[in-house]
Amino acid sequence: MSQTVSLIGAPTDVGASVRGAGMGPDALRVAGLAQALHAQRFDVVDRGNLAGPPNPWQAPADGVRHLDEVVAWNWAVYGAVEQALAQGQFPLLMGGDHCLAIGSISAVARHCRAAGKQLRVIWLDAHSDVNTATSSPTGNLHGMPVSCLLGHGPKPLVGWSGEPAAITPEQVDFIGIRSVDADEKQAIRDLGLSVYDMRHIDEHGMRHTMTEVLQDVDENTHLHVSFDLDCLDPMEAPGVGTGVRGGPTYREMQLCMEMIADTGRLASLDVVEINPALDVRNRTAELAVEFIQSLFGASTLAR
Ligand code: B3U
Ligand code: MN
Ligand code: MN
Repeated sequence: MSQTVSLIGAPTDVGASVRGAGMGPDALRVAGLAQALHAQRFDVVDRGNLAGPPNPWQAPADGVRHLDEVVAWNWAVYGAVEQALAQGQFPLLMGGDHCLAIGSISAVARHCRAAGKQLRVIWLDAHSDVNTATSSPTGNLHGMPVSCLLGHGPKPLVGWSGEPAAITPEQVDFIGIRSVDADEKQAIRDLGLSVYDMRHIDEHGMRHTMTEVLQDVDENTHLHVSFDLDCLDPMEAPGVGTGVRGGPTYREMQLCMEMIADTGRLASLDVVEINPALDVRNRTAELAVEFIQSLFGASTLAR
């Protein structure tokens, strides 16, 4: 029996500074995500789009913007991901901005604990997303999901997995990082986070980097990939709100995805920060679909 992939749309940009990521789910649909997975012999259920509050477009209060709206969207995501996992399906969250990883990974963490699985998170991003209300230069919650998951975010966004922290620092690896705020650098050191920044990838190559990241993945591992499309170089993926020069190339990212697929342990996925308003003919969503195909095991010579 082939696995069923559950597509969960969360059309919002409440956690971002630039409007447009709310159109990400439809951009992925238009780019043929369901058809692509179907061609790889997966069953695909598109659960449609979740509902949530509109973006009020307000200034930060106490260091965060739109806290209530971000909580509401993440609860919806949490519920949908939890339901997909309970039904034995593979949850594929189509964001939306990256604040939605709070709900998604909290649900995954709770599921892993109940199932006795070891959760590992691979965070593909230009940014480290480990700001807090006090450190953030913007107040945007898409720059804070990792802190929330580690138990250091604003109270209403912490503890959803049933534990004070959904994940510990050892459970997450960051790849492609090249934009880290001053206080985030300190947090990365204090928490001992594993950050494979662009310099690491330049010096050691993607193959060696991924070998390091994946070395202790075993048959009891649940791998979650949180894929922020701004991880890629903006020359490849122009449709993102906060692009940063100097990211991985198409080839490097393909190898990263293929090596993750080879473990056979990928069990949940976020695809976030696609901004169709800034894209060129849906290229970034089409690129995302190609990378998702690789994550699900497509390779040039595979049947
Ligand atoms: N570190 C900055 C910028 C940022 C983080 N994540 C994104 N942008 N997408 C911040 O606002 O926290
Ligand atoms: Mn991000
Ligand atoms: Mn980012």
